[in-house]
Amino acid sequence: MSKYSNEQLNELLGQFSMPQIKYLIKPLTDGLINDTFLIYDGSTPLYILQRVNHLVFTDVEGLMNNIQQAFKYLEDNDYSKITLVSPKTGQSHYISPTGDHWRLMTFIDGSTAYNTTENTKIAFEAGRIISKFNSLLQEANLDDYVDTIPRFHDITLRQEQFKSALKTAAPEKLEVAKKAIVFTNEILEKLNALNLKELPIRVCHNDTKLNNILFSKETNKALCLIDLDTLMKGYFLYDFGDAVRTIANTAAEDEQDHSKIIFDKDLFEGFIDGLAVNSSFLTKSEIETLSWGAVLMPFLHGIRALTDYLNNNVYYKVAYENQNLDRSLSLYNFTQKALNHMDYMENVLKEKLS
Ligand code: GN1
Ligand code: MG
Repeated sequence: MSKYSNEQLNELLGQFSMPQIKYLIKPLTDGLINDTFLIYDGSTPLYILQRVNHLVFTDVEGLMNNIQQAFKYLEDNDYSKITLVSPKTGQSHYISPTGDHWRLMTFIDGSTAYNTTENTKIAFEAGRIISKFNSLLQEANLDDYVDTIPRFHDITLRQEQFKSALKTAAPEKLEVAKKAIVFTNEILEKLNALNLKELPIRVCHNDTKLNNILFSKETNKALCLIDLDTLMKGYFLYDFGDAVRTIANTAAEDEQDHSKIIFDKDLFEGFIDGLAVNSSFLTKSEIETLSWGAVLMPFLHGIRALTDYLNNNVYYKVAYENQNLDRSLSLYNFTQKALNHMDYMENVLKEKLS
């Protein structure tokens, strides 16, 4: 059940420059941060309406500005265009009397998204569109982009947040999460030795999980990336790692049956073949460290989920009490699998990207 009624949402749509008819509105429940709705005219989805969570994204103005800047570069025959519909006020988004931030975007007809895939063609297409996205943004000026969440993928920050959660967590939770806590400390030690400072800083997506890619329903050709809220400066290995954790693994992010969590080499190689199509912007040192992204990203999401579990689920939306713990355990399982495949990944990357 959505916390907004159809009438409320239709009234909101009245604030935007769009045909004023009565729309059918359906909530999309996959996101963990924002509230998202699909807006239909009859059976055709036309728009996406979103309430941007301004407790997570404190500078919504800056965030919208990032997206508008990036849209100027994301123009290509091989990249589908999404446009923002402005509110009647002419601003980038609408701020309601209750202080909520709403934005409206066009929906790409005939598109779909996948949470996981077993299809190597989809893995290939995901790689192709991610490197297309990143290569188009090579022209962008870094100074034009604000950090929508400062230090979002900074392991030092996530470590600090984890340590302070350990100090305040309920003893039962510390007991239940014992194994995850031990693993966290073990991996932190490894990752703290990793020096990324020499790598080029680029404008990245920073949340390239598979379900943030739109595909043509009919042909499975990748169309574009969605959810540009965390589009900001970063290392390409962040985008690489988020994609690998959701493509080479066919299990859900919160999968409780760990026998389903795998590192699938065919899907991984399909993804890399796709990436190779537009990868000429990558430097030698980036290619050499990419495989660490596949360890870092599932681990970062795992430590964030575990921290939120210890903090009593104040950040992510959860469907049940221990979901954040299940997320971290599943993500940590894949982290270990990625670590076990380091040599393999390095060889494949060298062979296919150099
Ligand atoms: C959050 O809400 P959603 O699904 O777009 C999170 C991402 C995680 C994801 C976990 C701003 O994104 O970092 O990858 O959950 N976004 C933020 O699937 O925290
Ligand atoms: Mg997101």
